[in-house]
Amino acid sequence: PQTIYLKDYEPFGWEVEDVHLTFRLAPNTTRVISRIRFAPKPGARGPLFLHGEALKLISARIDGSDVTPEVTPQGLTVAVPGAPFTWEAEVEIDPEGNTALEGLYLSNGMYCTQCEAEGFRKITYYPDRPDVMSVFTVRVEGNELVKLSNGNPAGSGAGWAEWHDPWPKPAYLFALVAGDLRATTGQFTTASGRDVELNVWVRPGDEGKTAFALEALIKSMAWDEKVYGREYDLDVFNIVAVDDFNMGAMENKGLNIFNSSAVLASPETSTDANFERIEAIIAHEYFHNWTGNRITCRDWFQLCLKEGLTVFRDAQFTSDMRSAPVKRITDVIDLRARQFPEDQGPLAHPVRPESFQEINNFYTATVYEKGAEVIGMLKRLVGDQAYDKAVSLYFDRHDGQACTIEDWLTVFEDATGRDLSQFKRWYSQAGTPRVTVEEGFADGTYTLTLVQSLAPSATTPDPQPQVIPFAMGLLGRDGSEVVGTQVLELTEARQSFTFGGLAEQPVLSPLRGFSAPVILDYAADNAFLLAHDTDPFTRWEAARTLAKSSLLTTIRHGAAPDQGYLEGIAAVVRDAALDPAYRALMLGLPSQSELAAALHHSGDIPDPQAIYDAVKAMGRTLADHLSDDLRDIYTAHQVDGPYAPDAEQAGKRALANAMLSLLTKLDDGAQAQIQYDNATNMTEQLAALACLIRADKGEDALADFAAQWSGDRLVMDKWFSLQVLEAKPDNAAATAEDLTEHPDFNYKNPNRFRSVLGALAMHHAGFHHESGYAYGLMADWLIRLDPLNPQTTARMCTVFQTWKRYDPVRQEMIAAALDRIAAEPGLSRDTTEMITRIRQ
Ligand code: BAL
Ligand code: ZN
Repeated sequence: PQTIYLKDYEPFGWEVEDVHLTFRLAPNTTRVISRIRFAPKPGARGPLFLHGEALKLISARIDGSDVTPEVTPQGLTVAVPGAPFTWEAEVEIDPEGNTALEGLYLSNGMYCTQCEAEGFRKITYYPDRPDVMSVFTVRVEGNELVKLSNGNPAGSGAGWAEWHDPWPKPAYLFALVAGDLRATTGQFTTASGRDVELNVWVRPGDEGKTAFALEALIKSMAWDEKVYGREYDLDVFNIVAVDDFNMGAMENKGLNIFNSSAVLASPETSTDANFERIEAIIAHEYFHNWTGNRITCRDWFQLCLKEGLTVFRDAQFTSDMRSAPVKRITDVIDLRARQFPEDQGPLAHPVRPESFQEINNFYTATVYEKGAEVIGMLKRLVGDQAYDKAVSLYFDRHDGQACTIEDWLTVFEDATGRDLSQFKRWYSQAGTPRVTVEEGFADGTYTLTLVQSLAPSATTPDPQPQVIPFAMGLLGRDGSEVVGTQVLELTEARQSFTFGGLAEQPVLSPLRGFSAPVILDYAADNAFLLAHDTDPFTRWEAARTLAKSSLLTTIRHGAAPDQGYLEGIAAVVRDAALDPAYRALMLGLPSQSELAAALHHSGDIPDPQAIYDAVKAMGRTLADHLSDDLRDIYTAHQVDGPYAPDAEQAGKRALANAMLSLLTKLDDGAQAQIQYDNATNMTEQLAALACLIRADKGEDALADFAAQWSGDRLVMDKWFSLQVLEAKPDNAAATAEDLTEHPDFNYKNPNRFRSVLGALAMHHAGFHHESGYAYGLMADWLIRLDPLNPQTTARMCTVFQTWKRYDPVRQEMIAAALDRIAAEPGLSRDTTEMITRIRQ
């Protein structure tokens, strides 16, 4: 496959003045008729190349005369006039045969599209690149009840509907939906008084699961006006739920298309975590209307320009709607689980990559989540007011444009007078920096020395120091705050900061709020910080670090869990003054994969079974240690009254379920059975079911659950994944394999595929079982899925990215699995690129 480089970017030679599309829908023979006005830019030369894949060209005309372009599998080339001209083409496509779920496809009889990044070229011939922006008018012809496209409705009649989108947009934001759909309708009046019709479209039967999404949309619209001064700009905003979807959701202009798992919600079928995720994704896609749509990306290397910023914005939104510390902690857990392994393994790439073969492979945790961390650091460094000023300037200066990271940083330089050239390294250097801490105290002065380092990698062979905002505070021995939170700017490889006038040596509270995505090497006084830190993140981090070092000691030496940790954590869990959600988070242990990474980093070879055993033993010890409190705390956090998916209730349920999980280790699942039998919402039901499986008491409940929910695909996804996640390590791969033989296992549905195979990969000790059985099973399924859905296959290949952590026997088995996939004839470009990068 061909490698594409950022340095080779060249502008497109023509303006696309407007685009008219007519769709004559038919499952296997949809006709797409395009009429496009092109105008050459000064200096435009040579023939015109238009992208096009899997299209049957029926006819082509320029200014009304038939032409015969040269057609290849990637597109067509045609001689064009040196003056403005009209291109007309008719193509035929096969939505029903489109299992890749890119372009126009059918999902349960519903026509829908996914064009980001390069799906539009599977719909018609077009310059399918984000810097080509145009105004689209779309006519949809067919017998479907509902026919939607971008923009505002522009007329409809028997068998047709027209849409006009006045805002110039790149083709990746094009969307079309047609089918038997039902809307839940709402209304929003913008700050300037314009009325907007809001619709959440679903399949018949799902109407009862739309209210929460609609509410989340209204909250998002109001928040973006209040916090960023951004108003919505069309008469209608449509959201559609689709069952077969590769991603979470897509921000098509005025017509957001969602994986049904990211929009449908009800108390009976969705957990509190599902509700929170849905609220965040609705917000994320809505916020893209300005950060992504009105201002888009010049080329796909700039993906983080819209994704990092929009993830940052949706995190701000969730922090405002719910608890800011809880959101920050859960984001850091997620960053460490998904982005750190990427940044420290063979798939490491900068937030703005410099080359790719298949852009779909770069919708990564690095581009999204580290991209958002970079925005957060920028805001910390310049301050809140300067951030607001710079972002306003960005909207004023670049509205309607396709931009670069340079454009983004320049508005910050112009707004603040700062030189951001060193900061820009966050966009170009791959890898997670390490920061080590040295301390000194003499004559009332505390000296803090920070040392940063970044391991060289394939894309960053010669790393240079970055600008690291290091938020910290100093505490007195009595727990008082001696120096309140300050942001130190670490710009050199080694740098010292002093704090004078102190009566005694203070205790450092480091990296408050996780102010930079780094690995901190510091033997902090974690027991003290756990007891006293005023920063909720650092206090949580102290608990986490204590848990981690205790677990590592158990794994290495078989030692019993650390008493200091147990006592510290017990005090927090008993502290009724603290937010229950925070107390529940405090009880969380580092993931088994994170422990494997820590062992690997210190030169040990991780034994997945030993890690599993140590985590189980720690759970048991925690349960014993807290045994006098578990029942009381569990009972005290039962929610009275009707279910609400808000932070307050969710926090209580999270703590009660954490107690239930520990209690199950002592009562063999008795309380879990009671909770299962009496559950009135999915959060309680699913947590109880998980506990029962763990206690080897899950058989009846699993059968009951399947009988109750067999008609609900999203709930059945939970049923599939939970069985794998909660299996014993010896049995995880066999459980997954059995489930792939279940009549309801449909590997063409990405959610269902992930619910079994994705869950297997998340089961650390099961996936890395010494038999190697899971590796082979995964390879079999990746080989099977690749011809149908390369994007989901390639994404799933990341389960192998950490393979160099393990022992030679496991490495050999994984290498064999990778080689077997690589040897498949006709392997997709997506999967080929991923396997090649992982295998290196
Ligand atoms: N743009 C792809 C889906 C998302 O990030 O919103
Ligand atoms: Zn996004």
